[in-house]
Amino acid sequence: MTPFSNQKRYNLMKPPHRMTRILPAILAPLCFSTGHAATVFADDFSEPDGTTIIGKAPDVGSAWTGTAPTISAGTFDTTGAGRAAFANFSVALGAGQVLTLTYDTLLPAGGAFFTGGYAGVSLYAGGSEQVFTGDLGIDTFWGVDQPAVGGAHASTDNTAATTATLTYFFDTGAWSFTTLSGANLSGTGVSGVAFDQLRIANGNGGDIRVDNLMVDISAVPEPSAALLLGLSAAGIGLRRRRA
Ligand SMILES: [Ca+2]
Ligand SMILES: [Ca+2]
Repeated sequence: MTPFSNQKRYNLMKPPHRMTRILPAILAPLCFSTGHAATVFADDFSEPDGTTIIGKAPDVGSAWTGTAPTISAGTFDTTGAGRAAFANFSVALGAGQVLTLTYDTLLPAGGAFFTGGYAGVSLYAGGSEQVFTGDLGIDTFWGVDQPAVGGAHASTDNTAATTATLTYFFDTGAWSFTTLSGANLSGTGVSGVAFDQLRIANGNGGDIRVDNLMVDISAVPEPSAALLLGLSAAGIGLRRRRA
């Protein structure tokens, strides 16, 4: 005996609802047209142990300058004295674009991340620090600081090994900062900051260990473009009806 009636068996075999097949076909070209993501900086610190970071070319972007440790187990680990290493993006952020900064962190070899002074990854524009992400030094939690995000904001997450992500919308100054381990900050800071450089830095007593550092810039989907398409389609409809 089968547990299903013929009708039930038909329902089980029926293909998914038509819209579930049509929607991806409609959405795919939309996603494609609003994508345009470009990686403007990337470094996975994949060189052998002991490789000098200053002067080294990242995977995307210009060579590191400033002060830095050497490559340690495939990472940038600031354990030791206070240091600041800088690298420029291949292209600066501009109008109509959103920037995404992501990096992984591990427990620094020298001990805890969230102790002592500050340690983190910053974004610069025209030579001045505009966003800091990491351990602020005043709190023992993940946070952000500096003008483009409207000053200091701290989360309640103090996980050393995680992934951090910052987004910043050029046109509006809207930003968000999250970690995989639970930090979830957002706000509206200063708009129009043309980020073109990043920095990994630590003060005395604060350390960070960074891997898979990446900055992407992509075009913000424009609702006005979709609206115009809708209006012109409506206009064509009107003309057809008059004809
Ligand atoms: Ca590499
Ligand atoms: Ca690595």
